[in-house]
Amino acid sequence: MKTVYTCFCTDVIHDGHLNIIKQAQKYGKVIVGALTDETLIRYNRFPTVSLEDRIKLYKSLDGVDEVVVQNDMLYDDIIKTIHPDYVIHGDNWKEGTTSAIRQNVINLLSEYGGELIEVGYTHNEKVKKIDSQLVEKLSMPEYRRKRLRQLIKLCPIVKTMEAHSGLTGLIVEKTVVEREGKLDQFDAIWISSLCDSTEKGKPDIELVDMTSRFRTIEDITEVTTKPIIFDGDTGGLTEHFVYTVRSLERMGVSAVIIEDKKGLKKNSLFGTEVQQTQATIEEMCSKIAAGKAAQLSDDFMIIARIESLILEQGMEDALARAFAFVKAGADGIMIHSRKKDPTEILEFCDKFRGKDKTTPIVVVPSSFNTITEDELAAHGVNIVIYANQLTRSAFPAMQKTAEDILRYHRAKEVDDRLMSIKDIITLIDEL
Ligand code: SPV
Ligand code: MG
Repeated sequence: MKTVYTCFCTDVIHDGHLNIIKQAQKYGKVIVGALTDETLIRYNRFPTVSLEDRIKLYKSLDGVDEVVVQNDMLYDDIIKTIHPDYVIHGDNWKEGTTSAIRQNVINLLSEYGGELIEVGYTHNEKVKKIDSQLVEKLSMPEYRRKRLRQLIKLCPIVKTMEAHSGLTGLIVEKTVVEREGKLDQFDAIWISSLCDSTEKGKPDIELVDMTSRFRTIEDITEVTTKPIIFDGDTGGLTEHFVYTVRSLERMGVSAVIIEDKKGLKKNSLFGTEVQQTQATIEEMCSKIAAGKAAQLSDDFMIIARIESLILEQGMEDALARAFAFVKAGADGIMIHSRKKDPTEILEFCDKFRGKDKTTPIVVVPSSFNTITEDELAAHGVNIVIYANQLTRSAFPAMQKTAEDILRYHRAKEVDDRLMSIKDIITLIDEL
């Protein structure tokens, strides 16, 4: 009997999947592959049910003879093991980033005369609604909040990108790239104080108040599902910080990062060029402890950011603070540096990991930007934050457009580098 293989990356079965099984049955024994969580989060979106439950779900379907786990996005291993006569897939993978995976399957099958069968993708209201319901579930505070902790367990390093509006949130949510046949996307969203302030034309000195910062969070949560890490600056007065923690939890934010500074906070990338005061270890510890005591959900994280390297207080001070902050209840440590060379960051990570194997480490490689995610992960870093690159790329583009329109007294000269009118009016999906 011939074998037919299909890979599912879904938590919910709809008419489209049933149709694939129905078509597959015509060719032989039907084997369904279940993608692992690690692969799903790169390929599609975060699963809402466990791999075990997905396997059970696929097994329960009429017409499915066997379910196997597919570990990798590319089919190499699975095709080598199963050697199916046919692979069956919806025709929706012909275009865009998934087309490389399709091509890889075609190449693999051609090595032994296997065949690819493509069935028309099922577009109907029911399928659309099921998809929207899944997205809705992922965006709910209860589900979204805990996802950062889940990602830290799942990923070698959690890739986090800055957003400061609904539109930039959508870019972080939806950008997927294909490289060497594999898809990749960001895991989480950083709401930067620098970019949130810059967007409002204000300096990054805790001038934009929490009500306004929360409004930015809402703009982003309305159109995204990925977990959010909020830049809480100094956290403000401890008496205020406890309320901030509760509000962030309620909104479904996964983590707040607070830095060990006090008084008038300035952006860390100024370093010692401006007057900045570091809080004492005791002051910071009591703020962390108060935040942890106020927290009501299990999943929310308070991450303590150490400014010792920025303020040139030395490695020993940075490490002493890190251990003290963890002891006070911090769920993670962010270590910052404004050096171009990552050496001091890596030294900190190695020394911290020497004594603490588990507390998540966060870094923001704006200055030390030559380091790769793999290198950071190898030194024990769990979360990397690209803190300001979207803002810094948008600003020069907008500025140049404004200058050229002034220069030429019309808009024709700038048009070639702009998104088309058609694309901008259709950019945002309507219900
Ligand atoms: C931010 O993005 O606002 C940060 C990171 O706090 S940094 O600008 O590098 O201080
Ligand atoms: Mg900041």
